[in-house]
Parts: sequence; C-alpha cells; structure tokens
Amino acid sequence: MRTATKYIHAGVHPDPATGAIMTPIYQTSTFVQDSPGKHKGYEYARTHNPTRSQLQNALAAAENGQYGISFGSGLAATDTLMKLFKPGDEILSTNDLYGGTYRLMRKVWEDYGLKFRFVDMSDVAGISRHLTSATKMIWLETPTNPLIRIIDIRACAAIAKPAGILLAVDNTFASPYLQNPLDLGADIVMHSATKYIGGHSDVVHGCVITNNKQIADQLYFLQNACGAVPGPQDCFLLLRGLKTLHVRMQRHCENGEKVAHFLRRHPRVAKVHWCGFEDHPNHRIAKEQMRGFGGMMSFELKDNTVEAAIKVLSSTQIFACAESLGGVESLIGHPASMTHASIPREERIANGLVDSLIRLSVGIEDVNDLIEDLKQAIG
Ligand code: P1T
Repeated sequence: MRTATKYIHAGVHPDPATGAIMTPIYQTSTFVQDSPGKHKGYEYARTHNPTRSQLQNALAAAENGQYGISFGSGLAATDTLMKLFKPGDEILSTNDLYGGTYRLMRKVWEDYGLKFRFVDMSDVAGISRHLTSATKMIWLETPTNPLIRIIDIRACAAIAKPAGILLAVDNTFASPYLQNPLDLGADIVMHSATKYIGGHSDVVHGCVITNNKQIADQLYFLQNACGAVPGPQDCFLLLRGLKTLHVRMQRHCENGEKVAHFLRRHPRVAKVHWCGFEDHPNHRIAKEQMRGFGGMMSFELKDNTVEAAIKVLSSTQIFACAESLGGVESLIGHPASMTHASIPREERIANGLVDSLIRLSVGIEDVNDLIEDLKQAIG
C-alpha cells in the first residue's frame, strides 16, 4: 500500500458487529465473559480495548512497523520505555530535545538509578566517544526541538547495532509522513501523537512502534502493568487524524518553506533554524532521510533578549501563543520560558538555545495571512 492509502486503510477494518466504517468508540471499562477466561479477546479495558487495538495497528502500519503500543501521552510513552532499563544503565541522549523529556530523564529517572548523558548528535562522529559498557540506548530527536538540528539516523544505527545498543528515535517533529526511522535502522520509534498525527490540537497521546517482538512484548506488559493507557475517545480522534496526515503535511511543508524564507529576509531576524535551507549544517542528511522539511522552525532576533521575543509573541493575531505543535492552526512559542523552561539557563545557552529564540509551528492556513501576521508582529 502506498502512503496515502495506508493512512486511510492500513490496520483498521469495519466494525465486525455492525459494519461501521469508522472504528466505534468502545467506551467501556470491562467486557462480559461467558465464564471465567472464556471471552471474545477482551477482558478489561486497561489491558485491551478494540478502539485502541485498531489505533495501535494503524500507527504501526504508518511507521512500517509490526507492533504499536499506545499511551496516554508522549511522555507516558517515553516513561514506559525507561522501564525497560535497570539502575546503572546509561542512556545517551541528544542535547537538544523537548524540555519535558529532559525533565523526565533528569528529575525522575535519575532518582531511580538510570544515567543520562546529553550530547550534540548532529556531529555523529563524536557519539562513539560517549558510549560506555553501561550504555543501553541511544535516544534522539530529529529534527530536534527547538533548534531543528538533524541527526543521521542511519549513521547512529551503524554505531548502535554492533555495540548491542538500542536506537530509539522520537519522530514527533517529522511525523511518519516525512521520516520512518525503523526503515533507517532504528529499533524503536516514539511519537507524541498529540502533534502531527492527531493534527487538530484536541488530544494528548503517545505511542511506541517497533519491529522487535521482545521489546514489544515487554512494552505491552508494561502498558497493562503500569496502566498509562489512553481512553477510547482519544484513540478514535487519533484514528481520524491519521487519515489526513499526508494532506496536512504537504501543506505544512509548503507553508513552512515560504515562512522560513520570509523570516530569513527580515532585517530584525538574526538567524532562522529550518532544515530545508541548503546551508543548514545538516541539510544533506535531512534530504536523504526525510521526504520534506516540515513546518517546524525557530528563529533568533537581532535584539537577543527575552523582552524582544515576548513582544513578538504578544503581537501576533493569527499565530497563537501556546505550547504544542503540529496542529492545523499556527502556533508561536518562546522555548526559554515555555516548553524548555525546565532546562537550566546555562545549559540552554551552552546548547545554543538563546533567550530570543522563537519557535513556530506553521499551520495550514493561507500562507499570505501567516506572513502578514509575522510581518506586523516582528515590526
Ligand atoms: O506532550 P506529550 O504528548 O506528552 O509529548 C511530549 C513530547 C515528546 N517529544 C517531543 C519532541 C515533543 O515535542 C513533546 C511535547 N512537546 C511540546 C508540548 C512542545 O510544545 O514542544
């Protein structure tokens, strides 16, 4: 099946009871059994739910994977992944990543004995230097949040595989439409499906997809044993969102390109981070591993102050000042005080996340309105 057909049909089938073409919302906590253990495949809704099962199949298909495991949020998905490890195990992570993931690693899992190192993985050659005999997983985002760095997934897999280290990719910024990490050698792909997969800013959800049966079995076990599961209505919204992912992503890419070029020409803008520019440091890798450059970007102001950034964020009329990304509507955010506030300032600055950095999630509105809005807001 080709991409567009896959998003609409793969992994889902009409409801066996009624023929409903859209997967019904099985809003039930339990399933009646004929006698103990004699049932139709469903016992209790934390363990299995038919709406969730179809979503998991559809998400797995979207990432060319065999197993999909859904969670109540992206962070719940990442949190469950961390439970695959034992105290003393090390995880090597990229140093530019969602602030909530950083917080989960540093403020939660370090207390349980996991060790994390945060390094710049856009320089792949440097990665091996940070591996130790205790390293069990490489964790990366690409494009990274919020500096849109690109990490070479294939090259990371070539380092991880021979060393027996798992490679996990948070594919939230690209979406399955632009990039499929499992095809590039990753063992695990994770999404905050809250973003492009849902696409309408109306649901919080996370998922993990893998081709490794052993990992999948462990994650299904943890999904039930720890219970960070999504509700059936959320699963329904995700199933619906996925069906239009390709159409939305095409427009996100078109609009993103025009907005990025507009920003680059603006006299008050010092630097634009968008992986579609030919002089982006990792553009060649982006071109190789992605099918487009997406609608996520960030930019720095010449007046590199929090105040200057806040002034822009307070002045937009169409871009809504909000956390999150990937919805049909355009959002504008200030990572230093919003999504990445949990990262200490010195660490942020050292990694290149400056005070005036503004992040855009370019939506699918008329791009001329978006550009006019930014023009009046930046001044
Ligand atoms: O919000 P949640 O569904 O729990 O997903 C967390 C998450 C994981 N990975 C990436 C790359 C993310 O961007 C996020 C969430 N990010 C935001 C809310 C944000 O505005 O960046």
